Amino acid sequence: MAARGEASRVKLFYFDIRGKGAPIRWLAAQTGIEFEDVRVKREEFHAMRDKGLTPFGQLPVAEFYDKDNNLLCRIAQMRAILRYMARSSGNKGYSSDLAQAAVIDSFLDFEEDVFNAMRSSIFPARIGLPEYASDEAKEAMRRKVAEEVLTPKLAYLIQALENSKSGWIAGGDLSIADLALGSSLMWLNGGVVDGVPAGYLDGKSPLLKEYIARFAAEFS
Ligand SMILES: N[C@@H](CCC(=O)N[C@@H](CS)C(=O)NCC(=O)O)C(=O)O
Repeated sequence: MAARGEASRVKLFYFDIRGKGAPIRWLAAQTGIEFEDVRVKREEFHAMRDKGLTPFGQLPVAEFYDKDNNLLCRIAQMRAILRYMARSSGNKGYSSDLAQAAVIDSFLDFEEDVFNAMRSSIFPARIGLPEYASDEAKEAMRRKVAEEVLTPKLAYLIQALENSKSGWIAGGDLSIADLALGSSLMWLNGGVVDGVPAGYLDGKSPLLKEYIARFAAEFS
């Protein structure tokens, strides 16, 4: 019998980019949950926001439906969406063991810490900071963030990979933490962020390089 609130179908609203949609789309493929992937254009996003359909004014947003097609909830926040999808799919990508689920959560939350400064450096106005005075200033800030914030945080991820017997970040099976981390690491390593060259992460550790390559091979 389905647990109370268990979803049978998910409808994702996100832009036609990887971004915060990729881990959700990848999880959908892993779980086999019925999944509708709505790729939203900028003006459609604004219309959704104006109609109050984006709980916190941003995407991704996902609608969850039960087996009788009743809307269970419409929620924002990539991590909340990932957890709910996983928990509705027999904990695929998560764990029914509360301790292991907590370890997965901790890495999922740490993904935010690892990439927060870099994301903020791309959209400074979103967090109330001034735009860059020049392209040089922008690239100098990116390099500073990469060296002073990202690199020490990556060291914790590399340590976790070294400690992991399975090769996945939380030590067990492939989890939603891996999907979020893999997607962000691929993004940062892909040469799309000014001031961070393609392959920037490859020299950090062979294990990290192999971890990123695994996502590129399996999930691109
Ligand atoms: N904490 C949120 C952040 C969501 C977010 O940053 N969404 C961006 C796209 S990746 C967005 O909607 N940008 C459009 C805007 O803010 O106008 C999450 O993890 O889902």
